[in-house]
Amino acid sequence: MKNKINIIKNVINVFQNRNDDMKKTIIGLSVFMVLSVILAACSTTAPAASSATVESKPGAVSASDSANVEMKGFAFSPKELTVKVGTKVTWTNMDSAGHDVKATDGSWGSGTLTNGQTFSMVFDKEGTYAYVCTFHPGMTGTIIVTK
Ligand SMILES: [Cu+2]
Repeated sequence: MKNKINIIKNVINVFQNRNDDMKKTIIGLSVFMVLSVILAACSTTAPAASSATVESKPGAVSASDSANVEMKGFAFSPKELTVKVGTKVTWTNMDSAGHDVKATDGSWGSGTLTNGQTFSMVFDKEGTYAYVCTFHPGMTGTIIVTK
């Protein structure tokens, strides 16, 4: 009988200890949450700096690293375009007829573009990239990518 009472006392002690541990955990979590809110408030005070960091990443395309080619009158304009590595080139079909952009070596291409549709490609490597419209074989162009 005494043993049973001792066991019950022990169980009660365990629960009381757990409650103490829970209190510590809750206090710890509260401190953590308050610190998190403070840190979050600090980090949102400089949004301009963080977006500038994204744009300065190597290989990232910024507004100055883009160029356009029009598909107009069954011709690419400009027919030959020189850009720096990392430039995003966008083709826009200005004709009512469908056109496409296809590398002459077949390694990249757009699929059919109807009037007003665009196709963009980032040129990450130096080189001369010849392409053609597969619907109109006389419609050719070249992108020259330099350092
Ligand atoms: Cu075409």
